[in-house]
Amino acid sequence: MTDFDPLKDPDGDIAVQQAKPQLKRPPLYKVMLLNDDFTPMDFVVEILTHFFNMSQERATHVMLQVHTQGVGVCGTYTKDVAETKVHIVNDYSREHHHPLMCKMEEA
Ligand code: TYC
Repeated sequence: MTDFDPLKDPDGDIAVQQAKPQLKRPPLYKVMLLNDDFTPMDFVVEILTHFFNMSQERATHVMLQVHTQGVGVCGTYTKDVAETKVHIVNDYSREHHHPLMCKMEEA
């Protein structure tokens, strides 16, 4: 009996399929601030300098972008880091009785 073995070619060699690369880059997430009518501008700038390591100038620029356009990106991070940033910013804002909202979405 002649058994057909698809792993072998007519020369009797074993056909080898190239392994797919196993490593994928982790997905990245944008951390964003939303505008509201009540949070003071200075507080938003403080958030951006303190939790997102922005210069005063950059923080002011991003704050004004959120103020005029409704939303702005604070930074892009891996999932764990983005989740932590969102939590600490929202907790800090609540502690200071401001309605500022921070959220994340896949980049
Ligand atoms: N719109 C706010 C004000 O006029 C300022 C503000 C900016 C609030 C950015 C939230 O994410 C924000 N005081």
